[in-house]
Amino acid sequence: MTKSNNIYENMKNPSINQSALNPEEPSPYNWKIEDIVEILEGPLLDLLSRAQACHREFQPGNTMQLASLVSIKTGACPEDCKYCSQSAHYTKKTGLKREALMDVEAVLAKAREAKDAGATRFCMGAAWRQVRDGKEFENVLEMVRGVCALEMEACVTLGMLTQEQADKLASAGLTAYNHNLDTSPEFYGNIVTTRTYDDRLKTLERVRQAGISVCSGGILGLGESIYDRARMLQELSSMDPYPESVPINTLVAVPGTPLEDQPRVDPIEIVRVVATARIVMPRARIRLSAGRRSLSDETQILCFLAGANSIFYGEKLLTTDNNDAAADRALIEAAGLKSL
Ligand code: SAM
Ligand code: DTB
Ligand code: SF4
Repeated sequence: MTKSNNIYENMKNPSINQSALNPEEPSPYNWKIEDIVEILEGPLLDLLSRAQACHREFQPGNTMQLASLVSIKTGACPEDCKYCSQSAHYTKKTGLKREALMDVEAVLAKAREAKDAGATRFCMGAAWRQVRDGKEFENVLEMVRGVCALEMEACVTLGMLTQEQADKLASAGLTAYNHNLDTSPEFYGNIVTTRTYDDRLKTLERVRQAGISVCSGGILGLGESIYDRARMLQELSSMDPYPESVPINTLVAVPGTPLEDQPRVDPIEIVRVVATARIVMPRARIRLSAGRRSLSDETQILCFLAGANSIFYGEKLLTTDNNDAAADRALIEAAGLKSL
């Protein structure tokens, strides 16, 4: 087959050496930082048009995946992520009540509820620095098996993993593991000091090695620059392969956390990041995640146009409120989308 000048067509043919693409065009798996910054900052309508073309080429049209979330173990986390309500470092100020690991049956009841409400993916989050072997992990494996038995996609986010633990999650049938890079490697130390960017990347490699699909994205509104946003997208897109699912969160400024007074992100900036993520990771599912509550219907629709094709669905995220489920269903219907 001859090489096309269209980089997206080339991507459909894995036999083509990506690095041998027209040097005028950025290689899809090796985006240069200046090219990502240029895309991110370019004229908005050009950006939207390019992202939409990419979206139509690589994603099933007019669909929206509904993912529901539950916090299976809440609070008292030893990590110091400055945005997080669940860090033990800020409990005195946030007043968040810690909760032990939920019972397997209670979690599965929530999963059934989510399925009945129309969700197809169920994500379980635990405020752990890392997984410890033992009864609690065995219970999480049981939850994963239970969610799979409901014929839902099962996703967990449990902190750092060993290879053995990742393999066990894979054997239990886990669809995806969520572990966000959050921001650029350069800015990361301003947000978290109790682990390194490299620790994050290592866990993601283990997840990949176990054959579990990767869910990894970030947060906007931490005080990062445009360059940091572009660097985060560069890090994600240069994983080989890049994540199947990319959550784009916007900071929910939780009172009592060090970032409680961060200024609100301009909604158009969110649209820009979604569009750029769609362009640099055309096959990924882009999830418009935390922070959606403060977006108008119109901004959300712009995000869908820019390439977002999944949302968190249900009244709660982990510890904060999410959009009203009926309002989400109405929005999806108004946009003529089919929920998956
Ligand atoms: N402890 C696990 C970890 O850090 O990977 C899993 C749970 S953690 C809450 C999952 C992700 O949620 C974080 O990486 C971050 O991107 C996002 N997140 C947490 N708190 C947030 C907030 N206040 N606003 C926006 N996103 C947030
Ligand atoms: C992700 O990227 N966002 C979700 C999920 N993965 C686990 C969590 C959002 C948390 C928002 C703040 C809260 O509710 O505590
Ligand atoms: Fe703990 Fe995860 Fe919150 Fe960080 S983001 S404090 S690791 S629960």
